Amino acid sequence: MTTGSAADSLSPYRGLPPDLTDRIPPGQTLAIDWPVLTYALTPQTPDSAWHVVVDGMVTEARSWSLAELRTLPAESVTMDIHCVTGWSKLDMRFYGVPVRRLLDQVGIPPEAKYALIEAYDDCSTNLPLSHVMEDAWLVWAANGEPLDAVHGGPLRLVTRGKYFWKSLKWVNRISLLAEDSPGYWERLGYHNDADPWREQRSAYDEEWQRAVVIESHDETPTLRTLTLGIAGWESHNPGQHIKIVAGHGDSRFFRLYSIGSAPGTGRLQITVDRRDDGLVSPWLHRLRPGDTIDVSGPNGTRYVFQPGNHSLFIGGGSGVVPLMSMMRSCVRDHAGTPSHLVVSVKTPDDLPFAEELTGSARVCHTRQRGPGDTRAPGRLRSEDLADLIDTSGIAYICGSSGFVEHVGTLLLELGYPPAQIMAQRYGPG
Ligand SMILES: Nc1nc2c(c(=O)[nH]1)N[C@H]1C(S)=C(S)[C@@H](COP(=O)(O)O)O[C@H]1N2
Ligand SMILES: [Mo]
Repeated sequence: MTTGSAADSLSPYRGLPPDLTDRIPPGQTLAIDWPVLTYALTPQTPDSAWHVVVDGMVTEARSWSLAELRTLPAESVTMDIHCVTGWSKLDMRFYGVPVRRLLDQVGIPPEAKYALIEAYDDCSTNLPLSHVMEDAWLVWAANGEPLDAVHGGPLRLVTRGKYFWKSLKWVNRISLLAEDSPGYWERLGYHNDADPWREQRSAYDEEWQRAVVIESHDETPTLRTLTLGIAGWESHNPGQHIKIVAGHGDSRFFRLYSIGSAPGTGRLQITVDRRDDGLVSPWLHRLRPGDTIDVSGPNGTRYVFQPGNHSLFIGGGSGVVPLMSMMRSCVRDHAGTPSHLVVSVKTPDDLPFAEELTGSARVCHTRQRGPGDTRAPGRLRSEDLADLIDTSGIAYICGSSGFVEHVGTLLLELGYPPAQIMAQRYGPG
């Protein structure tokens, strides 16, 4: 099987009326659910303490409480959203106030040209002031429902015509500036302008490399590990991911996969969760030794292993993959770093890397007791983690968004400072 012929059977437009296909920018596919993309944990600020400040280059800075914002004339706005990781959703309906209404009240000198927008989770993004004036809303409802906390509730920005990272969740500050100042994502190397129709994903040209499948095997009924060989591959940091491309031309799709292998082995392993309704993961499962795929990376600067600290790794399902890279590197290269790995899987059959993890990791089952399990099945509980805690260390969580939020809350209750909890969520396959 060759990459090209397999990818020809993939279409981002599957099931979509033809008149909607021109609404999907290049390299994007439609998501069925609404994925959650958050670089850390959902902030815990209570609504009563919430405020939004407009300051910087203004005649008079001002602050609004949530209640005050809701008294401003609000409107409904419908837009398509496009996340740079490759998913889009059409006709999302938001409800809130145009940011212009706030700006009108602070007085804007002509020198103000840019806005830096900041959030309660310390994330930020920048936009030209002209774009904010015409095309940005502070919203508290989506598709007729109050905005979920994971999607930025009680208050987020939405802005049209830009990749969705510019739609900052949990907004608490808008500073007007004379000079442009990159936000969190833009400092990481995301494109400053972020137009999805021009594929302004990265500020840098992406380098694609040809990878050969060296070996592949099933880990579980749905997870399959691929070992890739890439000529001249430089090593990765444990926790980083690669981007893979399937298809070509108008039918290209990108997916991000965490690297599971330890660095410096000359082997690069990813583990793919097959989603039967997915486009890319069934195709990756069909690859055999000798087949090739195009990859770029390694990427990721935040969710990487920090040796020398007590390390608690907690993975849900295939979320254990980047933690495998961290743990393998920890055991091999940083023997002095105390570490524990906790894995939550539905049933004993769903445990990947079973040979390596049995005995060395704490395996917790959510649906079905394993042989010799004394623990009642169920999602992770405080007592599953309590004896492994060192609140001066770092906890690394990876799994679905629901898993990450749940375990994050447990760790905060167990005394971990928020800055020492590293979270990575799995997007849709
Ligand atoms: N405060 C904050 N805003 C954020 C993010 C974040 O991590 N923190 N992620 C961004 C990214 S990359 C995307 S794609 C969208 C995702 O919004 P959603 O989780 O509601 O889909 O929010 C953007 N705004
Ligand atoms: Mo995103």
